[in-house]
Amino acid sequence: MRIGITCYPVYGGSGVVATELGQALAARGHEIHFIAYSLPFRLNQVTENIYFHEVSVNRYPLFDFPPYALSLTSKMVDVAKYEKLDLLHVHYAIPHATSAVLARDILRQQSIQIPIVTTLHGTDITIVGQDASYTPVVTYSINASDGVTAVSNFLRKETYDAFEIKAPIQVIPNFIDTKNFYRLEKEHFRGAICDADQKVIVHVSNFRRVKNVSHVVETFHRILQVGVSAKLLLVGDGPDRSNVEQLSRDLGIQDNVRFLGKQDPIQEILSISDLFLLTSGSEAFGLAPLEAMACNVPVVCSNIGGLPELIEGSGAGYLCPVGDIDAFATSSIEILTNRQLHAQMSNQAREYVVRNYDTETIVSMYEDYYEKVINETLSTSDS
Ligand code: GMT
Repeated sequence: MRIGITCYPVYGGSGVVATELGQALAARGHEIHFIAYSLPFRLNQVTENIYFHEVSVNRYPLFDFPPYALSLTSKMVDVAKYEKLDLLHVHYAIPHATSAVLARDILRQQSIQIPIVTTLHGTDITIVGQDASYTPVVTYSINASDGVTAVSNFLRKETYDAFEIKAPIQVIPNFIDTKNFYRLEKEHFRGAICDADQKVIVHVSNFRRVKNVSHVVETFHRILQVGVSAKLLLVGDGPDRSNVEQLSRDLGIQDNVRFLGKQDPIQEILSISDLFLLTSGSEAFGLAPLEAMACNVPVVCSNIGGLPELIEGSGAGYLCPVGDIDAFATSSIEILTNRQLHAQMSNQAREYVVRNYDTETIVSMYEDYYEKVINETLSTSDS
């Protein structure tokens, strides 16, 4: 198949999923055309059947707000037409689904049929999409897509609850290439980060408000208070970073907290970690804990959104109520201080991910879904 993929190319889960999906599909022989405003940050491997088409936005003086969605639409039309795409797959509804619907309708006027698949990732539904300034257009674009997927059962339900959606939604979870993403031998690196007797706790996010990163720092403070010697590694960057830096200074634990900024790949950091903490107030799936689990890192996460679907039954860690710092600290301390429990969770985490979320399994789900959508579109256009 010739597939166009649009995503946010910056640091973030939906871009990672889109890029890894494109790379996995290319490895299976499909021709992949990424359409975005810059090269997706994980698109670090050039292969013969991956192409990149940059969307450039015309900054005319009249435009206080340059209409990116329209430039994207025009680029989609161009790529679909000249590269003879079979399907366009857009990640994150706003504005990608809307641009894709418009591009498909423009192409229809030129007698070119191209089905579009929209993947809902999280805040496009749970937060941003529910803002009145976006709701009607998000609803329209989801209903007008030829196929819609969501990354968890939670997100599927939330979409039906929050919007007037008639379109069927297929759940296809996040995935990871477990053959290449696993715990590496990094004792030397670990030695540079912490003392031999110290535990390493890690958090990875885009430091947006929804991630509650201050709760990670407060949990870590409690862990230190009971005498567990540890370092906290904070990976990523975003609007809440300076507040979190200030909080660690206010709590007097700044020497034990390291801000590593945006790091990719994070496999090396996860490989020296003993525990992954995620305190989000909303999380559609939880790609970051999935990556941690693939590297044998036990997890303590909020009991919300799609996280129970990932963690319950895995034996990889614990779920805690959002904002309950006591619960986060108690669960973390139990895992960090019980060697046997830690080893057991570590092994179970990796095994569970290999069994349920490996690229091979999930990418086949996308391929089957594409074929279904293409066949349905062809049969409706024939009749
Ligand atoms: O919604 C976001 O915060 C952004 C989004 C992204 O584009 O990075 O993340 C979401 O998509 C990931 C990949 O499907 C999921 O693993 C994350 O759980 C989800 N984030 C939230 O729902 C907060």
